[in-house]
Amino acid sequence: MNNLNYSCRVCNSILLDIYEFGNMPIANNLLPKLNEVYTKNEYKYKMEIGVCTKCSSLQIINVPDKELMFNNKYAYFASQSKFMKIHFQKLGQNLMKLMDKENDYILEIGSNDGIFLKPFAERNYKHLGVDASENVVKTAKENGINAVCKFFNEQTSIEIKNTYGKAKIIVITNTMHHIENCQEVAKGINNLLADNGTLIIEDPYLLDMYKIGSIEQVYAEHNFIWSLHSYRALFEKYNIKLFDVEHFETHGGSMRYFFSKQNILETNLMKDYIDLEVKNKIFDINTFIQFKENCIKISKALYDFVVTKAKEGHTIAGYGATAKSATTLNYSKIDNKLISCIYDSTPFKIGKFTPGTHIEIKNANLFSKDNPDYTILFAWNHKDEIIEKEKNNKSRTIWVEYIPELKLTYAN
Ligand code: DWN
Ligand code: ZN
Repeated sequence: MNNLNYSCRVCNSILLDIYEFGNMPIANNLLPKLNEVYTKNEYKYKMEIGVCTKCSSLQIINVPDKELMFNNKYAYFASQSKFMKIHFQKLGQNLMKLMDKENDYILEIGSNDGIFLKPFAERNYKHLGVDASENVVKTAKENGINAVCKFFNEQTSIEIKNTYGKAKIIVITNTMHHIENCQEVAKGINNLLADNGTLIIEDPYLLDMYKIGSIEQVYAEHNFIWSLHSYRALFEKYNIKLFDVEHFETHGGSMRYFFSKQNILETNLMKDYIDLEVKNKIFDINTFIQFKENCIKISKALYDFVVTKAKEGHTIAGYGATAKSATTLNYSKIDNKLISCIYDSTPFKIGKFTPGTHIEIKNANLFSKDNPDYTILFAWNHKDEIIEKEKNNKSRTIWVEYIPELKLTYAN
């Protein structure tokens, strides 16, 4: 821990305590090959986390340059999960009801491969997707989405407003926490959101992360982990008010937030979560200290398990080359000497190597043939979808879950 003076990027208060999690690679920066050219110069940054005891915001302190994280080699394609497709389709159906098809348009910030906007494009709703990574924008366009490749900030909001006017609905899922300068985004949203418009944000929820005790949601992309209190602290400065929330189990526990420029009455559910956050002491640094101790316990348990099984001569693999696992693997020092490979269905990831730990990523189609003795479920948030799929493929392995604690499940 060090207590150099850092100020909170949400509310500008001094961050009292900073916790170090060691040198980390960028979570989605997969290595195309395993040779000196890539391994020797592999970019790493010191992952330090600060917790604001005024607004509860958890944030990474020295965030790597955004171009290093979001570029033409971005590894995550959201449409790889059928479950997430349905999850976002349901949201889309509800929002279409709020739109006048002739006059309104919907803006998505962080539109990735078009997983959310596709139904809007198919039904000819006016829409615009903005994403900073060229390769996913290209895929979105191939999916018929009206998408542009830009970092979203106040300047981008001015350009969009000049072309499209103000948006009736702005949606930001699993992206707001990617953006270091959250003030710029709030200014841009204030500039673009119609006076009778609705802003919807969804991302991993601070209370859930504290509950499962996993540091996994923090990595160089997730520069913030938000709560109702920290989002309210950010947007109130721009007269954008939180009035409702909805909780989901996606990504280990996510919160969906509803904002408006109107004085809409706060729902009881929102008030309940505000109380729950206070009751769970999210402003108390000891809550974070306890969380950190739990993270250490989880990673030590996983490390000891893998080392023991490797010593016994068992084959150990992983399933889901998730960005999240980059934190656990590098923090726990579990690398390609201990894990033979990680299976994944994402064409862009297959054949590449995990950042920092250099584990080969293999096509998930090979999993049922290879049948490793133990398989660590790194895509634990997609457990049901993956175990069901592999059950149908007659895979025989022992699934290893490590959050919130070690748990073994025989596949068949
Ligand atoms: O916030 C973010 C979330 C939304 O997605 C991004 N910053 C980055 C990314 O995080 P992640 O990589 O941890 O997300 P997922 O959704 O947990 O990744 C699942 C991985 O598992 C993907 O690489 C696809 C793979 N997968 C698979 O191989 N077979 C997933 C499913 C469902 C499957 O059946
Ligand atoms: Zn703060």
